[in-house]
Amino acid sequence: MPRVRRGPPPGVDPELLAKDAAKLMPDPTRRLFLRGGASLGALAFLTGCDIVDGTSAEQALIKISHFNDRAQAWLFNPNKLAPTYPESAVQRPFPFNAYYPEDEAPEVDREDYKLEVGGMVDNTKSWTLDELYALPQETQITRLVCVEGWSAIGKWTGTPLREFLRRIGADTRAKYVWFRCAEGYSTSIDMPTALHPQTQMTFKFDGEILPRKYGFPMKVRMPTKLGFKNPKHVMEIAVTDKYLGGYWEDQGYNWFSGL
Ligand SMILES: Nc1nc2c(c(=O)[nH]1)N[C@H]1C(S)=C(S)[C@@H](COP(=O)(O)O)O[C@H]1N2
Ligand SMILES: [Mo]
Repeated sequence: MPRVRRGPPPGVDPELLAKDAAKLMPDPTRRLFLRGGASLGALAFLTGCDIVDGTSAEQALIKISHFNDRAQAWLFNPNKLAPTYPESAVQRPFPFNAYYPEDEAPEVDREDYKLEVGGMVDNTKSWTLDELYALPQETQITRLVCVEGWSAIGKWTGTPLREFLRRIGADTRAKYVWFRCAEGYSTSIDMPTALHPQTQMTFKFDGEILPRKYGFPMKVRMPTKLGFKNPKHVMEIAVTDKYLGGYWEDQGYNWFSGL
Protein backbone atom coordinates (compact mmCIF):
# COMPACT_ATOMS: atom_id res chain seq x y z
CA MET A 1 0.00 0.00 0.00
CA PRO A 2 1.41 3.42 -0.93
CA ARG A 3 2.53 5.68 1.89
CA VAL A 4 1.08 9.10 2.59
CA ARG A 5 3.06 11.71 4.53
CA ARG A 6 1.78 13.45 7.61
CA GLY A 7 0.24 16.85 6.89
CA PRO A 8 -1.07 17.86 3.48
CA PRO A 9 1.41 17.54 0.63
CA PRO A 10 2.53 20.86 -0.90
CA GLY A 11 0.06 22.27 -3.42
CA VAL A 12 -2.76 19.93 -2.40
CA ASP A 13 -5.95 20.93 -0.59
CA PRO A 14 -7.01 17.54 0.85
CA GLU A 15 -10.65 18.53 1.21
CA LEU A 16 -10.98 19.81 -2.35
CA LEU A 17 -9.11 16.80 -3.70
CA ALA A 18 -11.38 14.37 -1.82
CA LYS A 19 -14.44 16.22 -3.12
CA ASP A 20 -13.21 16.11 -6.73
CA ALA A 21 -12.27 12.44 -6.39
CA ALA A 22 -15.64 11.50 -4.87
CA LYS A 23 -17.44 13.18 -7.80
CA LEU A 24 -15.55 10.97 -10.24
CA MET A 25 -16.19 7.67 -8.46
CA PRO A 26 -18.83 5.15 -9.49
CA ASP A 27 -21.40 4.71 -6.77
CA PRO A 28 -20.53 1.80 -4.48
CA THR A 29 -16.92 3.04 -4.39
CA ARG A 30 -18.02 6.62 -3.70
CA ARG A 31 -20.20 5.61 -0.74
CA LEU A 32 -17.43 3.54 0.81
CA PHE A 33 -14.89 6.32 0.22
CA LEU A 34 -17.12 8.93 1.89
CA ARG A 35 -18.04 6.63 4.75
CA GLY A 36 -14.33 5.96 5.33
CA GLY A 37 -13.69 9.68 5.84
CA ALA A 38 -12.59 10.49 2.27
CA SER A 39 -8.94 10.58 3.29
CA LEU A 40 -5.86 11.06 1.17
CA GLY A 41 -4.79 7.61 2.39
CA ALA A 42 -7.94 6.03 0.97
CA LEU A 43 -7.44 7.87 -2.31
CA ALA A 44 -3.82 6.70 -2.48
CA PHE A 45 -4.98 3.17 -1.78
CA LEU A 46 -7.65 3.25 -4.50
CA THR A 47 -5.35 4.65 -7.18
CA GLY A 48 -1.98 3.23 -6.18
CA CYS A 49 -0.64 6.80 -6.49
CA ASP A 50 1.63 8.17 -3.79
CA ILE A 51 0.04 11.60 -3.28
CA VAL A 52 3.00 13.84 -2.52
CA ASP A 53 2.25 17.01 -4.53
CA GLY A 54 -0.19 18.67 -6.93
CA THR A 55 0.97 16.60 -9.89
CA SER A 56 0.48 13.23 -8.20
CA ALA A 57 -2.89 14.44 -6.87
CA GLU A 58 -3.88 15.27 -10.45
CA GLN A 59 -2.72 11.82 -11.59
CA ALA A 60 -4.82 10.18 -8.88
CA LEU A 61 -7.88 12.06 -10.17
CA ILE A 62 -7.18 10.99 -13.75
CA LYS A 63 -6.87 7.37 -12.58
CA ILE A 64 -10.18 7.53 -10.71
CA SER A 65 -11.88 9.03 -13.72
CA HIS A 66 -10.61 6.34 -16.08
CA PHE A 67 -11.43 3.64 -13.56
CA ASN A 68 -14.99 4.94 -13.60
CA ASP A 69 -15.17 4.85 -17.42
CA ARG A 70 -13.69 1.35 -17.48
CA ALA A 71 -16.09 0.09 -14.81
CA GLN A 72 -19.03 1.47 -16.72
CA ALA A 73 -17.83 0.19 -20.09
CA TRP A 74 -17.51 -3.22 -18.53
CA LEU A 75 -21.07 -3.04 -17.17
CA PHE A 76 -22.41 -1.85 -20.53
CA ASN A 77 -23.76 -4.75 -22.55
CA PRO A 78 -23.32 -3.71 -26.19
CA ASN A 79 -26.27 -5.83 -27.27
CA LYS A 80 -28.77 -4.72 -24.66
CA LEU A 81 -31.55 -2.60 -26.16
CA ALA A 82 -33.01 0.51 -24.53
CA PRO A 83 -36.78 0.28 -23.95
CA THR A 84 -39.06 1.39 -26.79
CA TYR A 85 -42.54 2.87 -26.42
CA PRO A 86 -45.82 3.14 -28.35
CA GLU A 87 -46.66 6.17 -30.50
CA SER A 88 -49.12 7.35 -27.81
CA ALA A 89 -46.23 7.84 -25.35
CA VAL A 90 -44.47 10.48 -27.48
CA GLN A 91 -44.26 13.77 -25.58
CA ARG A 92 -45.48 16.84 -27.51
CA PRO A 93 -44.06 19.39 -27.44
CA PHE A 94 -40.75 17.74 -26.75
CA PRO A 95 -38.41 19.62 -24.36
CA PHE A 96 -35.55 21.63 -25.83
CA ASN A 97 -32.18 21.67 -24.09
CA ALA A 98 -28.80 23.22 -24.82
CA TYR A 99 -26.30 25.44 -23.08
CA TYR A 100 -27.98 28.47 -24.73
CA PRO A 101 -31.64 29.52 -25.20
CA GLU A 102 -33.75 28.11 -28.01
CA ASP A 103 -33.60 31.23 -30.23
CA GLU A 104 -29.79 30.99 -30.24
CA ALA A 105 -29.74 27.48 -31.72
CA PRO A 106 -27.36 27.46 -34.71
CA GLU A 107 -28.87 27.92 -38.16
CA VAL A 108 -27.22 25.45 -40.51
CA ASP A 109 -27.75 26.14 -44.22
CA ARG A 110 -29.32 23.18 -45.98
CA GLU A 111 -27.53 23.80 -49.29
CA ASP A 112 -24.05 24.44 -47.86
CA TYR A 113 -24.15 21.58 -45.38
CA LYS A 114 -21.54 18.86 -45.83
CA LEU A 115 -20.90 16.31 -43.12
CA GLU A 116 -17.13 15.99 -42.74
CA VAL A 117 -15.64 12.57 -42.08
CA GLY A 118 -12.16 12.02 -40.65
CA GLY A 119 -9.75 9.87 -38.72
CA MET A 120 -9.46 6.10 -39.03
CA VAL A 121 -11.72 5.59 -42.07
CA ASP A 122 -11.12 4.43 -45.66
CA ASN A 123 -13.16 7.21 -47.26
CA THR A 124 -12.99 10.79 -45.97
CA LYS A 125 -15.34 12.21 -48.61
CA SER A 126 -17.90 14.66 -47.15
CA TRP A 127 -21.62 13.95 -47.40
CA THR A 128 -24.33 16.32 -48.63
CA LEU A 129 -27.73 16.20 -47.03
CA ASP A 130 -29.27 14.57 -50.12
CA GLU A 131 -26.66 11.81 -49.96
CA LEU A 132 -27.38 11.29 -46.26
CA TYR A 133 -31.16 11.29 -46.79
CA ALA A 134 -30.72 8.50 -49.39
CA LEU A 135 -29.34 6.10 -46.74
CA PRO A 136 -31.65 3.41 -45.30
CA GLN A 137 -33.65 4.77 -42.36
CA GLU A 138 -35.35 3.41 -39.25
CA THR A 139 -37.65 4.92 -36.63
CA GLN A 140 -37.31 4.56 -32.86
CA ILE A 141 -39.54 5.72 -30.03
CA THR A 142 -37.25 5.95 -27.02
CA ARG A 143 -36.62 8.01 -23.90
CA LEU A 144 -34.09 10.83 -23.69
CA VAL A 145 -32.75 11.23 -20.16
CA CYS A 146 -31.10 14.54 -19.30
CA VAL A 147 -28.57 14.79 -16.48
CA GLU A 148 -30.52 17.83 -15.21
CA GLY A 149 -33.28 15.55 -13.97
CA TRP A 150 -35.93 15.42 -16.70
CA SER A 151 -36.66 12.81 -19.33
CA ALA A 152 -39.04 12.59 -22.29
CA ILE A 153 -40.11 10.05 -24.88
CA GLY A 154 -39.58 11.07 -28.50
CA LYS A 155 -39.68 9.64 -31.99
CA TRP A 156 -36.53 9.81 -34.08
CA THR A 157 -35.90 8.64 -37.64
CA GLY A 158 -32.55 8.12 -39.32
CA THR A 159 -29.73 5.79 -40.28
CA PRO A 160 -28.06 3.47 -37.77
CA LEU A 161 -24.63 4.98 -37.15
CA ARG A 162 -23.07 1.53 -37.57
CA GLU A 163 -24.43 1.42 -41.14
CA PHE A 164 -22.79 4.78 -41.88
CA LEU A 165 -19.53 3.65 -40.24
CA ARG A 166 -19.60 0.56 -42.47
CA ARG A 167 -20.07 2.70 -45.58
CA ILE A 168 -17.14 5.01 -44.80
CA GLY A 169 -14.91 2.02 -44.03
CA ALA A 170 -14.39 2.95 -40.38
CA ASP A 171 -11.80 0.96 -38.47
CA THR A 172 -14.12 -0.38 -35.77
CA ARG A 173 -11.12 -1.44 -33.67
CA ALA A 174 -10.64 2.27 -32.90
CA LYS A 175 -11.56 3.33 -29.37
CA TYR A 176 -13.74 6.37 -30.01
CA VAL A 177 -16.06 8.20 -32.35
CA TRP A 178 -15.95 11.98 -31.92
CA PHE A 179 -18.56 14.53 -33.03
CA ARG A 180 -18.13 18.26 -33.69
CA CYS A 181 -21.25 20.44 -33.75
CA ALA A 182 -22.04 23.69 -35.57
CA GLU A 183 -21.84 25.99 -32.53
CA GLY A 184 -18.70 24.44 -31.04
CA TYR A 185 -20.33 21.74 -28.92
CA SER A 186 -18.67 18.33 -29.07
CA THR A 187 -18.80 14.89 -27.54
CA SER A 188 -17.18 11.50 -28.03
CA ILE A 189 -18.35 7.95 -27.45
CA ASP A 190 -16.89 4.47 -27.09
CA MET A 191 -16.91 2.26 -30.19
CA PRO A 192 -19.37 -0.34 -28.75
CA THR A 193 -21.92 2.46 -28.29
CA ALA A 194 -21.22 3.76 -31.82
CA LEU A 195 -22.00 0.27 -33.13
CA HIS A 196 -25.07 -0.22 -30.90
CA PRO A 197 -28.15 -1.00 -33.04
CA GLN A 198 -30.12 1.95 -31.57
CA THR A 199 -27.39 4.56 -32.08
CA GLN A 200 -28.78 6.61 -34.93
CA MET A 201 -27.81 9.47 -37.27
CA THR A 202 -31.12 11.25 -36.92
CA PHE A 203 -32.71 13.32 -39.70
CA LYS A 204 -36.32 13.52 -38.53
CA PHE A 205 -38.12 14.22 -35.30
CA ASP A 206 -41.73 13.04 -34.92
CA GLY A 207 -42.01 12.44 -38.66
CA GLU A 208 -40.78 15.94 -39.67
CA ILE A 209 -37.37 17.07 -40.92
CA LEU A 210 -35.36 17.66 -37.73
CA PRO A 211 -36.33 21.18 -36.59
CA ARG A 212 -33.53 23.70 -35.94
CA LYS A 213 -33.94 23.51 -32.14
CA TYR A 214 -33.60 19.71 -32.11
CA GLY A 215 -30.40 19.72 -34.14
CA PHE A 216 -30.97 20.40 -37.86
CA PRO A 217 -29.74 18.93 -40.08
CA MET A 218 -28.49 15.91 -38.15
CA LYS A 219 -28.09 14.80 -34.57
CA VAL A 220 -26.74 11.56 -33.22
CA ARG A 221 -29.28 9.88 -31.02
CA MET A 222 -28.33 7.12 -28.57
CA PRO A 223 -30.93 5.95 -26.07
CA THR A 224 -28.27 4.08 -24.06
CA LYS A 225 -26.61 7.33 -22.93
CA LEU A 226 -27.52 10.56 -21.14
CA GLY A 227 -28.87 13.45 -23.25
CA PHE A 228 -25.63 15.45 -23.34
CA LYS A 229 -23.92 12.57 -25.21
CA ASN A 230 -26.48 13.06 -28.07
CA PRO A 231 -24.88 15.79 -30.23
CA LYS A 232 -27.13 18.10 -32.28
CA HIS A 233 -26.12 20.00 -35.47
CA VAL A 234 -23.33 17.49 -36.17
CA MET A 235 -20.85 18.87 -38.72
CA GLU A 236 -18.01 16.36 -38.40
CA ILE A 237 -17.53 12.75 -37.37
CA ALA A 238 -14.07 11.34 -36.62
CA VAL A 239 -13.01 7.81 -35.77
CA THR A 240 -10.05 7.95 -33.42
CA ASP A 241 -7.91 6.24 -30.80
CA LYS A 242 -7.28 9.55 -29.10
CA TYR A 243 -9.40 10.62 -26.13
CA LEU A 244 -10.96 13.95 -27.17
CA GLY A 245 -13.52 14.41 -24.37
CA GLY A 246 -16.34 16.84 -25.11
CA TYR A 247 -18.07 20.08 -24.10
CA TRP A 248 -19.56 18.86 -20.80
CA GLU A 249 -17.04 16.05 -20.28
CA ASP A 250 -14.22 18.63 -20.19
CA GLN A 251 -16.11 20.42 -17.39
CA GLY A 252 -16.19 17.33 -15.20
CA TYR A 253 -19.22 15.37 -16.35
CA ASN A 254 -18.54 11.66 -16.47
CA TRP A 255 -17.41 10.75 -19.98
CA PHE A 256 -19.13 7.35 -20.26
CA SER A 257 -22.54 8.45 -18.90
CA GLY A 258 -24.34 5.25 -19.85
CA LEU A 259 -27.89 4.48 -18.77
N1 LIG B 1 -24.86 20.76 -30.37
C1 LIG B 1 -25.42 20.53 -29.17
N2 LIG B 1 -25.90 19.31 -28.90
C2 LIG B 1 -26.49 19.06 -27.71
C3 LIG B 1 -26.56 20.04 -26.70
C4 LIG B 1 -26.02 21.33 -27.00
O1 LIG B 1 -26.03 22.27 -26.18
N3 LIG B 1 -25.47 21.54 -28.25
N4 LIG B 1 -27.15 19.76 -25.47
C5 LIG B 1 -27.29 18.34 -25.11
C6 LIG B 1 -28.21 18.07 -24.00
S1 LIG B 1 -27.65 18.43 -22.44
C7 LIG B 1 -29.43 17.45 -24.18
S2 LIG B 1 -30.38 16.97 -22.86
C8 LIG B 1 -29.96 17.18 -25.53
C9 LIG B 1 -31.33 17.83 -25.70
O2 LIG B 1 -31.86 17.56 -26.95
P1 LIG B 1 -33.27 18.18 -27.40
O3 LIG B 1 -33.11 19.69 -27.42
O4 LIG B 1 -33.53 17.60 -28.73
O5 LIG B 1 -34.28 17.76 -26.36
O6 LIG B 1 -29.09 17.66 -26.55
C10 LIG B 1 -27.71 17.47 -26.29
N5 LIG B 1 -26.98 17.81 -27.48
MO1 LIG C 1 -28.98 17.27 -21.03
